[in-house]
Formats: sequence, C-alpha cells, structure tokens
Amino acid sequence: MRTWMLAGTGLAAIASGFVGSAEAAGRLTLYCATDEAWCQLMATEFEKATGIDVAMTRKSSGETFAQIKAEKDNPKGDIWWGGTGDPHLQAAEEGLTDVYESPMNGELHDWALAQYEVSGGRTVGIYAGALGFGYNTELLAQKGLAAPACWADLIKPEYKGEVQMANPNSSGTAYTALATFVQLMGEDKGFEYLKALHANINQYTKSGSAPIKAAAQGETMVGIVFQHDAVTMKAGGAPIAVVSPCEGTGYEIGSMSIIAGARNVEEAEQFYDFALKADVQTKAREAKSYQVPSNKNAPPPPESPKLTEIKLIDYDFAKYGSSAERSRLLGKWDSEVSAMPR
Ligand code: S7P
Repeated sequence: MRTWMLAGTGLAAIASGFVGSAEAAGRLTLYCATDEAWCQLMATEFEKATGIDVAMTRKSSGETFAQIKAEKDNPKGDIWWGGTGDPHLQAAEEGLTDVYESPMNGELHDWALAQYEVSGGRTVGIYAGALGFGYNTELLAQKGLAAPACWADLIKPEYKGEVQMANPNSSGTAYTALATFVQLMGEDKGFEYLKALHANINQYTKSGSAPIKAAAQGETMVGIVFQHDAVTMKAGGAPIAVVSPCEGTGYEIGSMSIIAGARNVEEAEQFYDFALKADVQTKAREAKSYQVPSNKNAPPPPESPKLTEIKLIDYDFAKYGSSAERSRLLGKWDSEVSAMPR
C-alpha cells in the first residue's frame, strides 16, 4: 500500500491566494483508486481551490472496496474517487455509499449517468477506458515472436511465462478482464481461457497497472491492462505497443462515490462537484492519465485510445457490478484458476 498525506495545507492555501485557515475550511479523507500521480494531482488541486485539508490514501479498486466494507461500522473515509465502476456498484448495492445528486450531472456523458442511474444515485462515472494489453517490442523482437493482436495469442505456448496481469480480487482492472472474458466467450469458455492464460502468467500483481510498468522495464513481455495505462508507458518513451484485441474487449466506467457515514459530508460533496468539472478533468493529462473524461466539455487527451474505434462489448455493468455476481466470479476464479499449478 502506498499512502500519501497532504499535511501543512496552509501553504497550498496561501499559494493560491485563499484567505482563511485550513481548520476553518475543513478536511477531507480521500480514498483514491487511480494511478498515484493522478491521485496526488487531484488532492493538490482541490486543496488549492478550496483550502480544504486533504488526507489521501491510494489503493487498488478491489482493495478500496474491501477497506470501506471493513470500516462500515466506523467509516474513516469521506469519498472514494476513481477505480473501476464494478466495485463502486457493489458498494452502492451494499449501502456502503450514499446518494448524491450533483449540479454537475447535466454536463456528463450518458455513459457516466448510466452508472448513476443503475446505482440509484450512489455513484457516477468520471472517466472511461478500454481493456487491452501492451507488449515490449524489444523483448518480442529478441525472442523472435510474432506480434500478438488477439486475446487468443496470449494463450499460445510460446507466451509461457511472458504474460502478467493483476489479481482480480485486489484489482479492478483484472476484474474487468475476468468479466470481459466471461461476456465475450460465455462463462465456460471464458474460464477455459483463464485457465489456459494462467499457464502463461508469470505473476499476478496487486495493482492493475503494474503489469505494463513491468513490461516497460523489460520484466515481462506482455501486460494485460487498460489501454490508456499502456499509452502512459509509451508516452513516457518505453518500447511498448498498445493492442486492442481483435476479438473485441470490455471497458470500465471509472467512478466516484460518497462513503456512507462520512464525517465530512459537505467537503465530500464539494470534492464530488469539483471532480466533475471540465477544467479539472482536463488536468488528468498532466498526470499522464489518458482516460476519456465524463464531462462532455472536457476533450479527451489526444493520446487517449479512441473508444469509437475499438470493438467494445456491451459490458453489462448492472450484472457484473452486482454483489452476488462479483463475489461469485471472484470465488470461482480463486478456486478454479488461481489454485491451479503453473
Ligand atoms: O488510473 C489508471 C487506472 O487504470 O487505474 C484504475 C484501476 O482500477 C486502479 O487500479 P486497479 O486495477 O489496481 O484497481 C482504473 O480505473 C484507471 O483507469
């Protein structure tokens, strides 16, 4: 777990010309599930804009869900910003998050509001991004392998030990992959695929973007990740090629929810409205985050994979974000896939 706390916010407030003490402005405990750099940027920008003191913790989506559930009787967090939408939906269904209707809702894309509707107003979309994979072009050339273009390529024997993905229990990215294979291939074939893939996996990481960071370092050839996370590595100069799998793929609606029983509800609502603003969402690019923003007035960064050009499945968020289905699929993956020898 990496924890980052913003203390001494008076400095940020002074720098931004904010008049008044941080104590008067209040405080906010932010549970963040995007990449660390974007989490830090959001906390800093919110502090600058409001003078509110932010304590931020970054964890993966599944881990954040588990923490909020564990703290249910004594909530410590105020707002959960970022991470894949499925666990946000599960949290909504389990009453772990609260209803909030932001005045910013009118500026959002339909897909972001769909998340709001399906959760009964307990979560909302903040960005979207397609699943795929990336590979290290130098390692591929060294091994003399043909470039992988399809999910089917990743289970070929020549990729044994060359593929990395995260554990779907901790990672929203990897749960999106699990739910994608089930929707794309049907449950039986999807699990057959996951078992075949297991034979080629060198490591299940905790965080969803770790596999492409490892590929960028030459520590694995292929990483199953969101395409925008592979773009981040490529934009940073790593020898990474980004693949939209030929069979089609799933996608995420990254989401935000106010935690039920939050101690700082007003501040949480302020953050919620702030995070939906077009100019705030546009800043994601400064943190090298290339998801498609949910505010219609925020243009996607030029580097963003174009969702309209990707063969996307009709991902059933209501079903795969439901408590019963997410728990069932994770349990099945634990007992039938990860328990198998490699
Ligand atoms: O910010 C990058 C990103 O891929 O991270 C989120 C992800 O859920 C967090 O990582 P985990 O897979 O470890 O949960 C995505 O929502 C987001 O696009």
